[in-house]
Amino acid sequence: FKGNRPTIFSPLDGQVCADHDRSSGEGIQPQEYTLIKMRVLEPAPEKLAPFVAEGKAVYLVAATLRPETMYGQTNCFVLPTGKYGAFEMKGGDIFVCSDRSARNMSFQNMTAVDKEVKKLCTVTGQELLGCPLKAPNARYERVYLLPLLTISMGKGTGVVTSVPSDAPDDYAALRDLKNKPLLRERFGITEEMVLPYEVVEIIDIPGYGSRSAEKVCKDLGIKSQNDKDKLAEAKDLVYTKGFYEGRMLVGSQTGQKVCDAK
Ligand code: ANZ
Repeated sequence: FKGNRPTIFSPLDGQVCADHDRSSGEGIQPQEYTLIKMRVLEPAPEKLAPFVAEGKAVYLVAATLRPETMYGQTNCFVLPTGKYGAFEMKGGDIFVCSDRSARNMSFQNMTAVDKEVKKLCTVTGQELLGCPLKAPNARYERVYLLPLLTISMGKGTGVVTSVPSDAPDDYAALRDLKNKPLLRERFGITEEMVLPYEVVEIIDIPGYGSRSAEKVCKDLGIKSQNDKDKLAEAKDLVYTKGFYEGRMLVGSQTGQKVCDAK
C-alpha cells in the first residue's frame, strides 16, 4: 500500500504515477507501507457489530514500516478524536481506516470497485477504543485498541500497531496507560486491556539489548508520550542501529540481521 507522508497534499497521493504528474509535492515519493490486517473480535464496538454479526471479516488496518517486528505486537492504537470509516474492499473484507487512506487504496486495486470508495459507516477513534483484535504473528491471542494522542491522521491509515519492545512512541504510550488509572478511565480502558501486556523481546541490538525502546526511554528520561523532542531523539538512536546491527530473536528469520530479515 502506498500511503503518504503528512507533508504531501495532492489528489494523486498514493497512486502509482510519475513524480512529475503530481499537482504538488514533486520530488517527494509516496511512502510504501505494509498493511497489517487486525481482525475485529467479539464483542465488537457498536458501529462495527452489525457487520461482524453478518459474518463479514472486519479489520483495523495498521500501516507499518517495520513488518518484521509484528511478533512483538501488544495492542493497536487509534486517535480518539480521529475520524475513521468502515470501507468495503475487494473480496468482501471490511477495512477500518482514515478516509484519505481508503481513497488511496481505491487507486491501488484494493477496493470492491476500482477507483471508488464505498463507505459503510463513519466512526470516531473514541467509539472504537477497547475493541478486541487478532494481531497476526503476535504472541498474545487477543490485543486491544487503545488511545494514542500523537497519531497523525494524514499519515498511513491513522491506525498504528504497537510494538513497545522496539518503538519508543509505543513504549511510552503503553507505559502511560499502565501507570495512569485516570488516563485509562478518561478513555474507558480497563485494566485487563493493558496490564497483562508485557514487552515481547524480538530483536537484539548491540548496546541496547532486546528491549531497546524501554532502554532508550529510560536513558533519555522520557516521561510520557507527549515528550515529543526526546522521543524523536530516541527513535534516531535505535532505528538506524537496529536496522543494520539488530538481530531477530524470533520467527522464521531467527538469527538474521534485521536488514536481511525484513
Ligand atoms: C510498527 C513499528 C515497530 C513501527 C517499530 C516503528 C517501529 P515514520 O518513520 O515516522 O514515518 N505510524 C504509522 N502511521 C502513523 C500515524 N498516522 N501517526 C503516528 N505514527 C504512525 O514512522 C513510521 C512508523 O510510525 C510506523 O511503523 C508506525 O509504527 C508509526 F519497532 O509500525 B511502526
